Amino acid sequence: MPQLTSAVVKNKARELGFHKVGIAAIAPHTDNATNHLHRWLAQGYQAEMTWMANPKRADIEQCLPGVKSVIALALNYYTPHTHSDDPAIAKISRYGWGRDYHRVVQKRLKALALWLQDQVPEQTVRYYVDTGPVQDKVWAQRAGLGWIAKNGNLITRNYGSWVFLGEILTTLELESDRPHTAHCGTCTRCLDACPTQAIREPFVVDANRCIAYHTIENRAETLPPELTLDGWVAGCDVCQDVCPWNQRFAQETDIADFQPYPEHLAPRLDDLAKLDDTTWDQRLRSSALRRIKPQMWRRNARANLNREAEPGGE
Ligand code: B12
Ligand code: SF4
Ligand code: SF4
Repeated sequence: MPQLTSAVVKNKARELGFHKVGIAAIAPHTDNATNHLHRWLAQGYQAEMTWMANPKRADIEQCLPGVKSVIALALNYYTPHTHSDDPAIAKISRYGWGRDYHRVVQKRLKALALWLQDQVPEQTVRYYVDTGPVQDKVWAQRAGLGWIAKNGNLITRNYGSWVFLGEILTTLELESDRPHTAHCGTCTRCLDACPTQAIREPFVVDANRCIAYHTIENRAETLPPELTLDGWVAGCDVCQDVCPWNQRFAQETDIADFQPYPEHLAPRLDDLAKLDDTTWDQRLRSSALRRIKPQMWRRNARANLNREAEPGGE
């Protein structure tokens, strides 16, 4: 197969607007990622996300037979807006403030994949941004973008953890980068700050307890009455907000699509508790938060209001 150097690929990725790019070879890796995934699943920490047990997730060869390299990519999404402390105001996590990251990252991944294919037509490429059974953070760490931290997020030295991750799998052999080393040290701020003790031990997030899981993925009619919500209605940023790396390294994104939709910054809980389908459709155009259906928005807002009225009860 004709050669393409890693340096040329990385230059192209940066030209397309990616903030970070690195390359991982397929095997062997000593990070125990597959064991960690199986242990997490065995403990039932995936809650109702049964798709997390897809065996392809533990074997990238099943996603693309003959895969030789993974080009890992990241986009910074941080903007310097803050959440309100007013208990009447709902909190929406940063990842959902702007345009749907799947679309924004995918557009660039597609452009890079087409370019790669054009350079070396004999290769096969496939790309993902949380759109298939691939462990995005694991490949990002292996490609040197950052480290999987105790709060379960991948932290980069340039932007903290406020980055979305995607990757291109290719049958092309590319020179790889070294995996990133871990830099949490003795810090435990995220474990201590999590309002629901969802980080059961360093690096291990139990979705059954995580506010992000319940507000975004849980489809039940009501939320568990014992779940603390602290105003969150769509995701949760607490374990990232308290992280000293984020406080030091966050920098505003240059991607206009990630600027918040104005109505996502300080919505009122009592408005969201009666959000109708038409307003939902208008407010959430091209937003990742369409995953949260209108009745879930109402449920999440009401659960917050009920907890305020009667702590511990719904
Ligand atoms: C399932 C999932 C969730 C679930 C479960 C969370 C989780 N940590 O798994 C829920 C719905 C709760 C969730 C929430 C969020 N998510 Co999410 N989620 C995913 C998804 C689809 C899979 C993650 C996964 O593989 N989990 C399985 C477990 C086993 O893996 P893990 O927790 O990463 O554990 C790794 C390490 O911690 C380590 N490990 C595990 N156990 C142990 C034990 C020891 C002793 C050691 C040393 C290590 C270790 O090994 C594991 C890797 O094999 C990815 C997209 C993707 N396809 O990868 C996005 C993804 C991880 N999510 C993302 C985001 C943004 C979020 C939220 C921040 C959104 C929000 N603001 O509300 C929160 C953060 C919650 C948190 N603290 O993790 C981003 C993270 C970007 C980044 N910088 O890291 C991703 C990568 C999507 C993307 N492509 O950008 N998410
Ligand atoms: S997202 Fe919120 S609830 Fe989930 S682990 Fe982090 S701090 Fe805890
Ligand atoms: S708060 Fe501390 S322990 Fe948690 S992810 Fe950040 S550096 Fe690591």
